[in-house]
Amino acid sequence: MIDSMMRRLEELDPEVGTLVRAEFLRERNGLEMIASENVVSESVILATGSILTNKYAEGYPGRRYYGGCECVDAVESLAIERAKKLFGAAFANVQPHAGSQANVAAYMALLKPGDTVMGMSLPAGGHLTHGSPVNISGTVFRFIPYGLDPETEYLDYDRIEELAQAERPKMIVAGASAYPRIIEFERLARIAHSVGAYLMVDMAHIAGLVAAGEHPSPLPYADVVTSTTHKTLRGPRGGLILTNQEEIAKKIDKAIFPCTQGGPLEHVIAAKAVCFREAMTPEFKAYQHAIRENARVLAQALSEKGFRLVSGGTDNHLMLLDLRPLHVTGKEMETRLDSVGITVNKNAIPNDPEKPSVTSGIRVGTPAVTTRGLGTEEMRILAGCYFDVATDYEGTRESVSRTVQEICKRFPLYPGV
Ligand code: DSN
Repeated sequence: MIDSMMRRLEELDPEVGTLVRAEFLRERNGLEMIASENVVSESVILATGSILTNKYAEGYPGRRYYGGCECVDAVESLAIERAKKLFGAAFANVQPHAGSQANVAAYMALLKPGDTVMGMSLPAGGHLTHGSPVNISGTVFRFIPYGLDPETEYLDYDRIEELAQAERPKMIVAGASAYPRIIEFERLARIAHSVGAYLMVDMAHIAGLVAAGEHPSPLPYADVVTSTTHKTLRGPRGGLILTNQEEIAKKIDKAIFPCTQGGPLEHVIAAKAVCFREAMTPEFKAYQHAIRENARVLAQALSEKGFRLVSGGTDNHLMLLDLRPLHVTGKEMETRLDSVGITVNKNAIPNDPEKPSVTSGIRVGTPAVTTRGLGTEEMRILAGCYFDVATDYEGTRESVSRTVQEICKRFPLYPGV
């Protein structure tokens, strides 16, 4: 199916078709280890590429501003019901175009401009939309950043509590882009509620782990939960908002439409529905377990090779490598790995002496390679590749490239194509 779609596009629009084919080959002939990326099923691709893209449907199922919405009403209602069941939530809004839009809507629903909010700082592993001064969140609201215990490099919950008592925020935002440890949502909720603040959890990175019970769920504790659907959850690119509180639910709906978005992307919502169904299967549960097991083994093997792991290891799907002991920067390591067919991203480590465009670290994740079928044996081989590339790039790049190609052939991306 994927091949016939690509062939047809190559016939109809050779320029775009050729580029899509080139990206397919890039993905197939390389190992994707960017922690926030994944490889979706054929069903997700079919739904995303469906004619539902034709339909305008501003509003919500049964309450639209356009006629002819009976089919997309049913699709969106199905996605909502599946999301609620998957995460054990009383309410779901499946319209956010992405995680950033989900977060902005949650802020607009519960805050006023100028309100004080606490969020994990970007250099500590947080996300741009959790109050970075260059993001709308950090310009409209007064964000106070929190971070890690300098010794353990785990979240510093005592300091978060002190800050909350001193600053009396309206909201505490939890969630991260580069934090390899379990986040204690129950504790954060206690801190937030003790000062009368909402707890918002952005579980984008770990949504698949949460769905499968591989990470504690924020739903019992958080007032509102936002997510993307395309990271560990392995669905289409998009966003999601959940809550168990009726009053907040009403505000969330208004904050998405009409406050921050217009017409929903019903083709993507159909693909979200497909993804939620897939995430309820025993295979998905086993897949999420394998992601963590691969991450654990890779982290241990890298550590044995001399890489320093921020916080000493990982509990989830990603790890943050401090490359300073091996005398290579994040930027250089990203480039070297790219050249041998492994894709990662340079990433600041806590208190990074390098600038953000260089960094002393890389972030490595196992969701996409686990989808492809790689297991713990391949993780040990890959740790060796990382070490060779870091310590003797010129001397080993050809042999490492061959190893990567051999793994790519053994675990083909979309095997039928
Ligand atoms: N850009 C995403 C990531 O890579 O973690 C977060 O939105």
